[in-house]
Amino acid sequence: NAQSLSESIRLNQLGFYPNAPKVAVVLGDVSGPFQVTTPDGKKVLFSGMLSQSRQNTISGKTTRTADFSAFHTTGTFVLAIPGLGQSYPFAIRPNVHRTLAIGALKGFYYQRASISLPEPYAGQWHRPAGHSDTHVLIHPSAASATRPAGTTISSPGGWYDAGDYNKYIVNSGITMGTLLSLYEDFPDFCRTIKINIPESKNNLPDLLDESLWNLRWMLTMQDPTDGGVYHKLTNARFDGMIMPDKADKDRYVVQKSSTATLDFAAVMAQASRVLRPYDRELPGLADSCLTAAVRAWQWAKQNPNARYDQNAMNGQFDPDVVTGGYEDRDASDEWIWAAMELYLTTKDDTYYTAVNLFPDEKTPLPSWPQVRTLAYYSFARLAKNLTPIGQKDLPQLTNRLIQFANQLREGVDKQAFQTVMGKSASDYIWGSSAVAANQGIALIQAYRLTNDRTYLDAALSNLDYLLGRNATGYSFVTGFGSKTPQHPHHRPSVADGIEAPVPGLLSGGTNANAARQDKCTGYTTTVADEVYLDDACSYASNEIAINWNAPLVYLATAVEALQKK
Ligand code: 9MR
Repeated sequence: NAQSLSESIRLNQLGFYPNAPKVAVVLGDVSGPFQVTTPDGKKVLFSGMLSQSRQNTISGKTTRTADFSAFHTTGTFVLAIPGLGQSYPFAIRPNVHRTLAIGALKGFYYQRASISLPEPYAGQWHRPAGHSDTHVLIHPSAASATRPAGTTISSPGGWYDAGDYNKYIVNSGITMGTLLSLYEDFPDFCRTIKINIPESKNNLPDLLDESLWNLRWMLTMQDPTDGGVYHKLTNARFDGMIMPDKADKDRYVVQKSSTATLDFAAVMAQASRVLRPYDRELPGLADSCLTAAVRAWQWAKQNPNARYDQNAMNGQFDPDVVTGGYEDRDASDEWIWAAMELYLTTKDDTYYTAVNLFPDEKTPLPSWPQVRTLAYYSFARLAKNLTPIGQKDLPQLTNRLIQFANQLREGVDKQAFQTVMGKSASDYIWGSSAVAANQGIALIQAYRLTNDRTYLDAALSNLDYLLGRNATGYSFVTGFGSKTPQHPHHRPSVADGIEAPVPGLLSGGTNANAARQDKCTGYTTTVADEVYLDDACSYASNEIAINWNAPLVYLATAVEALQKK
């Protein structure tokens, strides 16, 4: 019969595919049998033995696994361990992550700036428009002859970056690249994902419609006189924990930077080829994107050392700007990404030869300051469209992607949580949930190249991580799972007076250094894989951000598209 809930049983709180691995992890010194039962505990449908114990290499704690992959029945179940208790309920069914794929993409809609979110689309989270951004001041750091300090430009739309209300080009770059790549990798499947937004009835897939909300904003961030792109559109200091329509602080665009301009060039080049088939619905847009990309590239060539350095800026200009920096000293990866997207869209070899595609032996995991591997993904995806010069490098490039996935996959079976995520304590950084999701994407790329299912299963292990099979016991996506973040650092979720946070948003998650970084009180552990606090003060472990949601959308959608039928 139904036992009490045991939080020591960690599993994907949404559930499992009938024909994919099914693993739960049990903490503590418990051994012997486990059972899969109906939620009321009355019917035992499958039983097995817990594995031998493993030691968590980070915490030293003991875990065992309950592997019920051999159980294929669809339905809703719990995992029960006699004497210990039972897990949260979970489903076994095809399409078990489909609602997540939809919900995580819908999360972007909730991040829209400059527009109201009416109830038919936003449900109980409907809200008035905020941050019109039609009169954005040119910050003195961005002043030019044609746009002197204190004059204004119009730069509406786009997504709020995160729990704050500013809009940052660098972070928009990787976010857009990830979403557009999802569409390029799985166009047919993406067309089936409907998220109920105002544009849902038009001819474009909702994924592209939602992405256009940010793309059109990005276009306004380019100075038409020289092609350079402002690093960000921001308040001088962060808004308080208020709703968007209550925010009335001045907004600025700040200094143009090489990284922002190159990320912009990459996104616009990719968008141009993605939108080209929709020329009838979006007259001229694909052309405009390509023109914008080329002009940005040219500006970057003329301004190769335009580093955004907020500390150096402050004191020099009025007002000081203290919002998110997205500072990055090394633009070599942004050069590669921009060059390759331009090459792939135009087939013009001069972009190809402008950079060294392989400056070292690495295949770095994508993150906002490190976008080189996004170029590799695009290159592999468009392998059939390369010019001879690109063809020549293709074998080395695919080999690198596969080697990288091999490293990620290696040794997962020895891990306490049987996930790719967390093999090294250094995975637990600010925004570690995106580390997990991006590792998943890297594994999906290898699966696409090889058709070797073990890569797909490894990618799935990280989705399991994000949805509860981890050392915190949380599913890190608001509204998806039984134990989910209730107090994300997210201004609308804090200020809207609604109990449930805005759904479909990925918390940054476990961060070994969070306590030092956000000085929030309440952390109860210093063990690297456990440091997470579901409190709005914990912006270093519990904020949400578009560059974290995008790889979640990718991973959930790709796993759905590729599941064994
Ligand atoms: O995601 C960013 C993380 O890699 C940095 O360590 C951190 C501190 O600089 O900033 C994070 O980005 C934040 C940005 O600066 C402002 N908006 C919220 C972002 C997520 O916390």
